Amino acid sequence: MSDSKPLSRRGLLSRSGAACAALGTLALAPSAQAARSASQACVLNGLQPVMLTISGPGVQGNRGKPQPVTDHMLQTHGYQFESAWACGLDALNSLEQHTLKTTLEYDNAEHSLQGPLLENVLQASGVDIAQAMAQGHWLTLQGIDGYRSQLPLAQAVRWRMLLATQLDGTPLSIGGLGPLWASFAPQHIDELKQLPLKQRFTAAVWGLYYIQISAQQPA
Ligand SMILES: Nc1nc2c(c(=O)[nH]1)N[C@H]1C(S)=C(S)[C@@H](COP(=O)(O)O)O[C@H]1N2
Ligand SMILES: [Mo]
Repeated sequence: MSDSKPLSRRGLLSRSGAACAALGTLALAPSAQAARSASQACVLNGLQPVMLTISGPGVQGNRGKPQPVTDHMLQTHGYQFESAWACGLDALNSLEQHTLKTTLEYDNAEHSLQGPLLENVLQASGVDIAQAMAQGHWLTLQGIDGYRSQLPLAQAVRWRMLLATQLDGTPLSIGGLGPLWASFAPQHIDELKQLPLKQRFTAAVWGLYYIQISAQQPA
């Protein structure tokens, strides 16, 4: 289910919980490739802008509730939380990178998308994925333009949803589809591959900046 009504929050990853190491230098080092895993802490060192915020059950927060000035868009979109996990691009780049190829509705041509798997990003925020799936948790994916999509966590995992940071090897941009694009390969997903191209990507939120985890299907 997807609609255009704003309603949620944002957050990010740090496997060890509240502690959020400044790992910017690590992620930039050539040797960081070898260290890529979901167990990286998040980047929140004040030097990088926050790219993604995640809140909800299981999230080990590294920041507090939305602030009137600094969280303007979160507030505009109606989100509230007591704590959340926020991270920069280095943290996302430090996670294992995956690539998918799919035909996009925008030009009917095949493209490659690269980035971390959503489930690994959620793990980095502290979430126990198996437990959250078993408990039937839901996700709200919120885009910067106010669009959002809501789906069960188990579905996002089954779809191998990617938080793409690159399209055909080039970083996604604000003003385009980025910096983060929740994407997947519909041709490999039973319930999507039969749909016309124009109806396959309603859950593919571009300009993603916030993920809200909910214990039940959001109202
Ligand atoms: N941020 C954002 N993501 C979005 C949308 C949108 O309006 N904003 N539209 C969704 C829908 S309904 C479809 S069909 C596809 C393509 O819509 P678009 O042309 O608005 O990108 O992107 C999806 N992701
Ligand atoms: Mo759409």
